[in-house]
Amino acid sequence: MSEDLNLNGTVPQSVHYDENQIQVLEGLEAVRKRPGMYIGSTDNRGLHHCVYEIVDNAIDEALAGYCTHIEVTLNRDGSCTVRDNGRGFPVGIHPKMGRPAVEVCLTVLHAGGKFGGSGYKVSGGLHGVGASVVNALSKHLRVEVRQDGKVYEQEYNIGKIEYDLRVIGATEETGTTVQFWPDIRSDENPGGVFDPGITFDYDTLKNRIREMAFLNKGIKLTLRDERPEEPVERVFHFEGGIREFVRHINKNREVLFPDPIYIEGVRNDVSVEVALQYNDSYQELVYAYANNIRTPEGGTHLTGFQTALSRAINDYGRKYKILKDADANLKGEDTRESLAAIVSIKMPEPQFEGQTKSKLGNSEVRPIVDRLVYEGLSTYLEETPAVARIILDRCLNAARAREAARKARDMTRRKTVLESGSMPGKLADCSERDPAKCEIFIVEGDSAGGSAKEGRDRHFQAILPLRGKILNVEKTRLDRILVSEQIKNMITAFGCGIGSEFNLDKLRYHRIVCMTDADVDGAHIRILMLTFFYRYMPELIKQGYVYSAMPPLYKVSKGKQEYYVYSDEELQQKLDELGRDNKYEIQRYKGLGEMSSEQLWSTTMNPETRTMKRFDLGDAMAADEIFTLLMGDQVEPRREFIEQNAKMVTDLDL
Ligand code: TSJ
Repeated sequence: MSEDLNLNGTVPQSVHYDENQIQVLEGLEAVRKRPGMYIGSTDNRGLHHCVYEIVDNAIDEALAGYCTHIEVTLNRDGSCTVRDNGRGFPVGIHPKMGRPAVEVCLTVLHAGGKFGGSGYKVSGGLHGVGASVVNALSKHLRVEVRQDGKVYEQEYNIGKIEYDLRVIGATEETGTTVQFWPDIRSDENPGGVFDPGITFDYDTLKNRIREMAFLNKGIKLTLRDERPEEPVERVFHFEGGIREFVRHINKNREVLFPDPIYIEGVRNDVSVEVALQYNDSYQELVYAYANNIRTPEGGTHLTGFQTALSRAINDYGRKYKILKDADANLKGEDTRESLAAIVSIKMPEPQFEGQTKSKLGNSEVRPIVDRLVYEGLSTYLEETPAVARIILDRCLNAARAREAARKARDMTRRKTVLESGSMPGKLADCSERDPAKCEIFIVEGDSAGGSAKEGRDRHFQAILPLRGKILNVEKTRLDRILVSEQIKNMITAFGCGIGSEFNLDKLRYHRIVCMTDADVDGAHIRILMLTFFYRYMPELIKQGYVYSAMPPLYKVSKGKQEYYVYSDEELQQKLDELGRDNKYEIQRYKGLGEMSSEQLWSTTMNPETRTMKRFDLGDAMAADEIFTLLMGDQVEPRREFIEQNAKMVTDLDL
């Protein structure tokens, strides 16, 4: 593409300049009018989608075999930089648009995937909306291309070209860099698209970038945060790919055999990778991905894996008489108890279906995964009889436990909270009955609970106080938590049941807000709640119904003027803004209980002024990991974790 480049300091001539320009402007306008259509939302999630969208472009270059390193940097000025060492985005003139290809990619809606020619674009899917969407939603964006000895650059404002692509220097390197400043709404920028006050969250990005590194073996991904006083950097690079992902999932559990089983293969343009390893827990942790996108609703790739796993294990058990003639076959669920596995497929045109577009629909994928996994696993079992024996014992054990549990459940079910119709005494319910309009605040401590009850808008806000100490993560097993008064109150208030009896239609609130203190105990309670939701009501998280309240950390006041600030950085900013010489009074809130009901309302509960963090499945996975670690039998990692991460826990690194 670069051969037809003509850049002798002249403006490239456009073929139908006006026509194309109109098309570009209409595209940008559509994106800014309905940002949710393109990036899902204008909150934190949407903001992070922008980073993923840009990173996906670099991942594609890596999957094509031309890029080994991708760096993501969060800059102090609120921008994000993504840099790769690929071939550099083509700068030659796009035949139809008459403009440099890189410009077309960044200004024309859905133009991204149209270049390239050979190979297929495998990332994308959910976020595959194109880099032009990010450009349209950025108050400023700069692209740099290093190619053929030259450094090119172009800049844009709200997607509009500031100047034509130009050469600014020479280089030996190749690659592409995009730096963008998201267009966040504020008093100074009322036309901005993203919600006021939002910023890139290091931990959210860290989790996703680590996931990308697991899913794309060999690619080095670096995340740098330049915003703190001491910049932080993490490098993720896994030659073992999803094998190391499975090790990571199991890292705080005892495993039944040392090396994850790994199966890979390609058929009809569908590349399949599976890694699995059993552990000593009773949980099933199987994550499926299509084109690097998690598919929590499953789909044909997951079904193919499950049927193959079950068939391979049953066939082996029959062949070697581990399963006796009289035994029933192991059920699919018996072969998945205690299993940690990753199923990752990559294909040219994935069809995403389901409520949240996170279920793979392509029917041709099921038999492909089934066959590859059945063959791979059968071979492994034949070649590794010691491990095969361990796996079969485990599955047989699960089948027996399932039978026993069913009997026990039948006995106790009649007595569960699910049947009781009346609401818990501690609940201060709201008057509204439409769940979509209702919120419930789960509040740590009776005194904060009291303030929240007084301060709330009782029309649509319900309050359920929790006594904090009882929910000590480190001392409480999840099965015992289930029978605790606190959790029963929560289940009753929500109305939707748990586990196999869960019914989303019966949920009484579409916003479930954890309101806890900003200290270690508060973090423990959040981890516990999130783990509980994740294991027993995951749909609540998938639907995006679970939030954390963000109470302020400080109040800065002078005379009648009062400002609430929500982080240490914001405090420094505020003090700079007010002038540090002035003698302001700073109050640090140690707990929610220190706030009056009016303060709690205006800072934390009033939908007009509050900020809330919405938990996603990644947060829940991370919480589950921390919970397992805090609870786990392995003393050493727990001690290490608590020592190293006491601060992280309080910072809500979920
Ligand atoms: F899209 C983008 F601008 F947002 C962006 C693109 C951002 C970042 C950080 C990287 C990239 C990008 C694109 N990195 N590498 C590429 N590669 C290509 O676009 C490319 C290069 C060469 C050829 C070729 O056929 O010669 C084809 C393509 C698609």
